[in-house]
Amino acid sequence: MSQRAEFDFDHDGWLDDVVYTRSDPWGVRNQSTVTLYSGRFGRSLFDFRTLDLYGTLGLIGWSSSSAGDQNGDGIDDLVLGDPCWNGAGYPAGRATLHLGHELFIQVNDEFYDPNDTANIRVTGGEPYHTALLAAVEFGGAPIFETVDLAPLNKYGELIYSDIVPSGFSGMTLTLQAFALRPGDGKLLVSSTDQITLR
Ligand SMILES: [Ca+2]
Ligand SMILES: [Ca+2]
Repeated sequence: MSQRAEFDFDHDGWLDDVVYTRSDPWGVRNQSTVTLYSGRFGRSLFDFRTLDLYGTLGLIGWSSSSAGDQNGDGIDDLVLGDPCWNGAGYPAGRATLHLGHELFIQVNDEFYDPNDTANIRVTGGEPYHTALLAAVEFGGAPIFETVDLAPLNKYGELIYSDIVPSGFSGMTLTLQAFALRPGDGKLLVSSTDQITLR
């Protein structure tokens, strides 16, 4: 299911798409995913987390709509609807608000064991421009440590991959990405994402 969205979630001047996918629809673990596709590149910008909706019908993203600009940063925001939240069935449901960004960061999982591979994806901004991927918090304490500094590819994407070290069990690492936009030199800042080490 693809819905032509009437919003520009990454603020690049192109309208973007939201694609809802329901996986394992009749299995034990009903899940749905919602993916934001760049209208400019035709590639995914951001996957709203795969939602483990055991016990519910898992229909988040069944409907999506522009939420206007709820936080006043000039970037369109998105509202996703779930008509069957918490298994309550129709007509119970909920809507969740997701803020638009000019730069997105996403890790492939929330929890990692030692020697797992963590893939960190930065999308948005302008192709070929350098992005800085940084750890901004470690175990609740603020830090700023560069994880990677590399150009975004022709799709405006940077993928960083590394093996999770041992010895940090229970720690949480918060990651954030930054980039300078060519032309006006504006600093683009992503939302944050977290890795928890087990
Ligand atoms: Ca866009
Ligand atoms: Ca906004």
